[in-house]
Amino acid sequence: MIFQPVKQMKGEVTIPGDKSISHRAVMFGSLADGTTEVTNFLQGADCLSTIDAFRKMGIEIENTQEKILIHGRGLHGLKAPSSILDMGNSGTTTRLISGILAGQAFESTLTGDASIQKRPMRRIMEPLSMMGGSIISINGNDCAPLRITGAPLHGIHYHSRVASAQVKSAVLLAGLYADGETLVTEPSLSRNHTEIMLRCFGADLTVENKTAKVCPEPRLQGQKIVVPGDISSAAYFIAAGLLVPGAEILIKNVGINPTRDGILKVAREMGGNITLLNENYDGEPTADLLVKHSRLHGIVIEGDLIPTLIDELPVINVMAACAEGTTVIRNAAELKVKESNRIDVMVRYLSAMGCDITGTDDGMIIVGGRPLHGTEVDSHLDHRIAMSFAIASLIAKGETKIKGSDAVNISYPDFYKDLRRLSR
Ligand code: SPQ
Repeated sequence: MIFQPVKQMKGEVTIPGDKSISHRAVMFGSLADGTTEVTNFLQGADCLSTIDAFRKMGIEIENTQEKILIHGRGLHGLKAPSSILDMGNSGTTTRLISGILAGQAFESTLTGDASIQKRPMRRIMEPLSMMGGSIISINGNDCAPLRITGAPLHGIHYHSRVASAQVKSAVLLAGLYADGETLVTEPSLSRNHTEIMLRCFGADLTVENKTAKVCPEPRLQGQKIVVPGDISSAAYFIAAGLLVPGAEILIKNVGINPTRDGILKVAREMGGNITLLNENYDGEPTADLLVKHSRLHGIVIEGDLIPTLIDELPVINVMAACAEGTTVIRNAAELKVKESNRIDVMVRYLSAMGCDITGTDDGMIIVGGRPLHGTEVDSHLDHRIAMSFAIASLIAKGETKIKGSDAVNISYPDFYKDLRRLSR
């Protein structure tokens, strides 16, 4: 797809539902008794992979586009899948479902696309094995395809080396089937949607500092879930609003959970003009974001902030490329094991657009302020890369061609439609 620079960005956009929350709603609804109703569910390819996997395990799920109805069969109601479970491109589905499958009374095999088959699974295989789970990498490379043979599980206290919501959630979900309490301590707090939603379904789950504790064998009860807009998808319009001269964008109903709102903190610290309107703190907090064009300056982004904006770092790179001065990003080595190596890919193509950017072992250094020019970019089938370069193209000189632009279907199928509607 070919992109041209824009003269103006103005208007209102309603962001689709949060991907992390949509996945969890289907999973927990499947394990609950009764029906779970989900509105504003993200109809992206990743969340549809989650629906497909649970349907294959005997869960009836109605998807009317307007809402999803999950007819849960209780904690022990899943059936042995009729065929291999296909995770598509979704790391969240693969890792969280592994925690659930480890405690079932049947064997299952999971696989996914070329990207999923390269993403590290040792991080979940290790704690699940410590709990007594039997989970093997069929090709012996610690990646999918995985074979999981359900087994009796023991509660453990797992100290995770990475701040990862997927690792934390896999262990907590396995903990629902264990013979005692399961605790997970992480080095920095990662997104806490599992903790919030499992508690809302009726699990006995408590959190103290960076440790979450779950008790086994809860009786989960079907819920009504309204999924907030995904702040990770809103991030592209936040960047567009800040970077395009004269821009003003109202982004409606965005999730602002403090374990996800690092992009707001960083954008403001860089000098970004963002106003929160209609804040709502019932359950997962939400707000409308009014974003106005701003002169940005470079900052240091590191430490506990990183897990709260990990998926937004590619588009933050684009913001840093346009900011005055130097932006240093540290402690973000996790970027190397996402859908693509997001350090390498961002450094390669932002450099090709004229940006002064250097990759490091755990981040990047960007000396901002050089004008960007269009070039040919490959998304490496990574939705966040495609969307980040679509935003860079708005302020680059000349034409930008993005190969693999349809990767946006993973998390934001209408992204280009919304972008075009706001562009002048
Ligand atoms: O699901 P997937 O492919 O891992 O998606 C990504 C993304 O960019 O959308 C990461 F590539 O988001 C992850 C996120 O990085 C979603 C997620 C979750 O829902 O629990 C947690 C984060 O991953 P991790 O490895 O830090 O737990």
